[in-house]
This record gives sequence, structure tokens and C-alpha cells, in this order.
Amino acid sequence: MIKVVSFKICPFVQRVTAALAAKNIAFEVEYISLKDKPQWFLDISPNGQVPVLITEADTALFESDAIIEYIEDEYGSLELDVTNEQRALDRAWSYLGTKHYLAQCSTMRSQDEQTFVERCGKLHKAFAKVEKQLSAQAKASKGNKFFKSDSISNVDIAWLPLLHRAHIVKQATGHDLLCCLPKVQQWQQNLLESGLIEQTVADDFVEKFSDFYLSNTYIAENAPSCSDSCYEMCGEMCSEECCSDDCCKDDCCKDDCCKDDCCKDDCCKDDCCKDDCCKDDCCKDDCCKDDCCSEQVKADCCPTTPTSTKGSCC
Ligand SMILES: N[C@@H](CCC(=O)N[C@@H](CS)C(=O)NCC(=O)O)C(=O)O
Repeated sequence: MIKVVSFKICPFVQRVTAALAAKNIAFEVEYISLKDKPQWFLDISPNGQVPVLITEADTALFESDAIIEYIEDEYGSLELDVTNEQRALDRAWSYLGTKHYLAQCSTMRSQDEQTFVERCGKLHKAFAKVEKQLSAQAKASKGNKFFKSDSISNVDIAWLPLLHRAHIVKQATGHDLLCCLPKVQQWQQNLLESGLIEQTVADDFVEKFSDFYLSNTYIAENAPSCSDSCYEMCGEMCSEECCSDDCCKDDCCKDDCCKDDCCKDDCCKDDCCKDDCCKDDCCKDDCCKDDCCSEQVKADCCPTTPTSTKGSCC
């Protein structure tokens, strides 16, 4: 039987076990300590890293990308009739996921707010690219359960470790690494409900994962707040869901996100202050606009500067 040499919380291993499980290929797992690698492992692993997949013919394969391709070549594709172009696109989307495995690990291991927010922002950008793709796909068709269709594909397998881990983090700490990304959240939910994830990790995965990432780290010690995680991460991506409650901030309040209850405090901006959003305390500074200001507000807002630069409002 195929054997996967593993370290319990390694995302690269999880991608391989997910590929095997999705194809119903039986495999056994041997766990090793990475702090104290056994000699037999060093003898068969040129890069000294997991995963290593030992084939039925006893060949030790290494590097997860190569292992994934081997599984595809040896046991067939998850999907039928994929064109070469489509396969290239699928690999590209998969690569976009796998190259963020270590970024997610280091985000979760961050020790202070600044480091966490910085790393989180980078990770969030990767998720935001997927959000855009999923939104475009949803507009073009009816929307799928998984990345490409209602069936699991290699792209889902590549992103599975990231989405699984984001779920555990949210459950344990409240920090949502997928905040403001409703399509990615739905994708995550569908993968969680698919039953595949449980087959990719050991029974004590959550415990081991939490011991390493969710204790003595910034994310574990600090409750989430819009200002230090969601808002910072949302950046340009700020969406309706984000721009609400206590998350509403100056540069968040823009585009179609501008809402009545958003237009307050320091959030009041020119292009925000419009329609039914116009409020007394909103009409100030450069926000004073003709179509914004009611007669009363105009009078209060610009009483003494008839030639001010505030435009026809004043
Ligand atoms: N490029 C490798 C990366 C695998 C990797 O980083 N594995 C980590 C565990 S998640 C590892 O074995 N680290 C031990 C080391 O580098 O000494 C792959 O895709 O297989």
C-alpha cells in the first residue's frame, strides 16, 4: 500500500492526503518528528521535508507538487475531459493557493499585532483574488459548490488546507481570515460539509494544530476587533458586510458600501455623504454638497462663508 510520510500539521502533507482521499486511494501514514528526523527518512528524502510518498513499487517521491502530479498520472484525474489549457489554469489557481501555505502558518504564529496585521493583509489578498474569480463565475453561471463546479477538483484540493485552517482559527479565536469574502466563506463551508477534510488529517489534528498555532500567539491571546484585523485586511476590498457595525472607517466608507449607519463619526466623506445618508453632523468640511445638504443643514453648515470653496452648497 502507498505510504505517506507525514508531520501532523503540515499543509503540504494535507494536500497530498486530500488528493488521495478524494480519489478513494488507500494509503497508510507514518508520522515523524521534524525536530529529530529519523535516519531512514533522511536517506529517502533529498530535501529533508515531508511529504514523502512511498509508492507501491517502493519508490520515495518528494516535493508535494510532483507527488500531486504523480497521483494524477498514476490514478487518473478527478475530472474527465480537461483540456490542456484548462489544466494549466487549474494548476495556476492551485499554485496561488499552495504558495500561501507558509504565509498562513507565519500569520498564525505572529507574536504581535503589527506583524499579524501585516501578514494577514498579504494572505487576505490571495483570498481576495479567489473571491473575485468566484464572483465572476457566479455571474457567468449559477454559481458552484466548489471552485470549478459542484464536484471537487484539484484546485479545491490545493486550497483545502488553507480553508480548513482558517475555519479552525475562527472557531477557536473568532478571527476570520476570510472576513469580507462571502464567496470564499461559502466555498469553505461547502468543503467542510463535503466530508473530505476529516479524511485528510489525524484524529488529534485540531489539538496538535491548536497547541502550535493557537497558544502563545497574537491570534490566540487577542480577541478580534474590526480595527486590528478585519478592517485592516479588507483594504480596497471593503464590502457591504464589512462596512457595518464598528468596522466602518474613513476609507472603508466608499463605493457601494456607503450606508446610512456608516455615515457617521470620522467616516463622513464627500462621496459618502449623499442620498439618504446626509446627516447634520456629516455635512462638514469638504463634505458639504448641494445635493447633500438640506436647507437647514446648509444654513448651519456654511453660515458665514458665502464665497467659500465648498461649492454651490454654500
Ligand atoms: N516544497 C516542499 C515543502 C514541504 C515543507 O515545507 N515541509 C515542511 C513541513 S510543513 C518540512 O518538512 N519542514 C522540515 C524542514 O524543512 O526541515 C513541498 O512542497 O513538499
